Amino acid sequence: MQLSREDLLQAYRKMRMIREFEDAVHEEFSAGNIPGFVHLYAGEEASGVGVCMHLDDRDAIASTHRGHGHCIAKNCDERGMMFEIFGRKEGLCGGKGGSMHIADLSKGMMGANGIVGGGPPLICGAALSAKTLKTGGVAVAFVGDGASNQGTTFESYNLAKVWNLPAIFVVEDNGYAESTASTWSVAGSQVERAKGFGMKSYEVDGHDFFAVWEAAREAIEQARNGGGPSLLHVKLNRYYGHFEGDAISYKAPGEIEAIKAAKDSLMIFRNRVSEAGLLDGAAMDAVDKECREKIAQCVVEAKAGAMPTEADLLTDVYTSAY
Ligand SMILES: Cc1ncc(C[n+]2csc(CCOP(=O)(O)OP(=O)(O)O)c2C)c(N)n1
Repeated sequence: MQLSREDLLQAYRKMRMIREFEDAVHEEFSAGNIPGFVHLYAGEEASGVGVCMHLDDRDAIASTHRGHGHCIAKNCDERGMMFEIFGRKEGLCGGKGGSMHIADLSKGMMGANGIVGGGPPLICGAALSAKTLKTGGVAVAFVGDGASNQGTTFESYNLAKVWNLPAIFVVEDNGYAESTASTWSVAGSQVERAKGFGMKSYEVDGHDFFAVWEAAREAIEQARNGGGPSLLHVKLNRYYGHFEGDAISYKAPGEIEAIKAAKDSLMIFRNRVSEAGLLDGAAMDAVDKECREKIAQCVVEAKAGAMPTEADLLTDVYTSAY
């Protein structure tokens, strides 16, 4: 299967939109304008976009605490997301969830998740539902390398395999679980682990959109055709701290800048499609401008947006009146 010019532009637009979104949230958080806690996805764009390009609204994804990129890749509205992060009433979840609980079930986005390893059990439910109702849908869990050590994750691998669920586990290995290097925290390869559960698995360069896209295509096709679950071990890097405000003292000076210069996923994408004559620089520059303006506008509007009121306190929450 080939990517059309429109597909390539869309892939680039999504990746650039995520980068602009995260850079803007970084700035606004640093200026003290955003309440709560945020974890940024900049640097990891090719993973979320390379996977979600194969999905539509009948497919579900579950995200992590680092969820903005997954939301954008799964077509959540950026304006509603920005309002949500600023805690505004017009946010995707009424401003009550914030960064770590953005969800939009109409888009199959089951939510960012503050619980490390919380996503895999959720997508087993979604995959079982898709299988039972024969919707043709698949379900994808994004997890970090840290989450790959959680019992919930292992149990989900087990369940997905035993029940032959249309599930895909995408382990986004950015080299660190908070400040602990994955060489310390994750014993052995994720691919070998998956084999232990009898799942097909792929080792993928997460800086390369095309590598992610190709592995995800195979895994998702297999799941849609009743072939059961698989796992992608996606190796990539994040450009900001574990959370906003992290002093990043566990990385060597210059480590992030060196990775950006050598392996930035947007740069690699631009070079590849330009060299192959598939897209010209001017078309991608226009996308850059479009995304920058759109996100700047989202920030202006979110800042001016209304807060939830007292009357909103007891809506959309699990509570008993008695
Ligand atoms: C069950 C649980 N344990 C611990 C935490 C605290 N915590 C938040 S993020 C994190 C590290 C996660 O690392 P990883 O899964 O590799 O994701 P990354 O942050 O690198 O994207 C930890 C331990 C938590 N939120 N939930």
